[in-house]
Amino acid sequence: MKKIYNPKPENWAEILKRPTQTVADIEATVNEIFSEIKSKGDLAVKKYTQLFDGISIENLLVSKEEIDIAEKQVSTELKDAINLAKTNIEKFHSAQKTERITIETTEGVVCWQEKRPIQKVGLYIPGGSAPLFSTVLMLAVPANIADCNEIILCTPPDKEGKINPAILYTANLCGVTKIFKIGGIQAIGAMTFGTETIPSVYKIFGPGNQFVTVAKQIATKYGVAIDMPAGPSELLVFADETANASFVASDLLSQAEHGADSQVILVTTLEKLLNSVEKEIQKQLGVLPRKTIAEKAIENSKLILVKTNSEAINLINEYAPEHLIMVSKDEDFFLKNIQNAGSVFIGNFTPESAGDYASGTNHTLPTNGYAKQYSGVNLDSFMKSMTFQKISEKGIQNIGKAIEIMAENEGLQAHKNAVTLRLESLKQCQVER
Ligand code: HSO
Ligand code: ZN
Repeated sequence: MKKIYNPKPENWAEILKRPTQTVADIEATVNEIFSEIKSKGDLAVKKYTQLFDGISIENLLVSKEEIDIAEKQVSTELKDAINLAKTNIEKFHSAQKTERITIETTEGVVCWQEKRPIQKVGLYIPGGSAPLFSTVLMLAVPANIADCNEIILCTPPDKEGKINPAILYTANLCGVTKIFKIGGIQAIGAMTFGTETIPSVYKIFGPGNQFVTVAKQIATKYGVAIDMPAGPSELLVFADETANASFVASDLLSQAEHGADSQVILVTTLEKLLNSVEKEIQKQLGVLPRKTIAEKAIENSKLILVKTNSEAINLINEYAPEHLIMVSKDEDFFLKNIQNAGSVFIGNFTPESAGDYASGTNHTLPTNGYAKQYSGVNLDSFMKSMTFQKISEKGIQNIGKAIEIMAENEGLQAHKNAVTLRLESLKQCQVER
């Protein structure tokens, strides 16, 4: 843990720098696999599943029987927990529905905006040491509320060709239409181009390792949309004398255990908190099953002392954390001035874990400073806005002249004609009447 005392604003950028990731060589691999999937479909997908996941898979599509077996394997206790989380996520995301917006901009000119679901979406759930069935909830629940027709899910199989039962159970519960045993670059490629078994989709969601992240970015070159550019998990905690040091330490560790590359930062105005949080971290770290992972992330973590709340908020806005936990006696100041953060957790009793699992907000959030320009996943991520307009005779008479002049000045005569013809037809009618 690096303790930094009263850094000067000109040094913030350096202190807050995230480690850069090397993508150059990954890109070449992605391009190669993509072109093979494009030409050979399932055959290529199976080849790479054998190569990267070490398993030969006959049926990429998860069967009804496999889902039934998974359902029996998940304990009632876990099912109940998943259901509570699902209900809250449903409530929060359903409330994000918006009505049609209609406005008559000029008399006779009616414009409206309506949302429509993205018809085909693909959800990616990573394999690895933590089976993120909570991410299935975060993606499939809003996809369902948005009314997407086809919601497919790809997740890598383990060495026995199986998928974690909680992932299967949750996917089935949340209305995923098809689940495929496929991960990594090959999964993103398959959802981009489509194969004999795996349909192509219009937008791909979900976290993943560096390979998946680069593959998602390359998928956009083929016209597929993605939720956001992803990076390692991040948490910044701001705490003052009202904070509980052991709670703060537990929050920092909760993000640190995601991966050795997780970024955790404490910002405080209270010097003695640096030491008490550090002590608490050491105490709690010892007993964590994922100690080795968390330890690595903690090694790179930073404990920063600043002089004032306004210095703190400037630094936080500069860093733009994925998650911000804020425990301050001056809550309102922070709430008013926070500009860049994926999701904000307020007060001693609001751990980030709550948002990760069950409070109702989404945990798919912008990392790597992208909170400056990206939103986390929400209902709108699964929809697009469409605009409509209907102009009456009166309406075209009201705005026609302006359109003609603008078109003329852009040198676009055909545009002008489209209006002129109509205006003239109306004059004609008036004469005939
Ligand atoms: N904190 C992660 C999400 C997650 N946590 C899933 C636990 N399970 C997103 O940054
Ligand atoms: Zn988490």
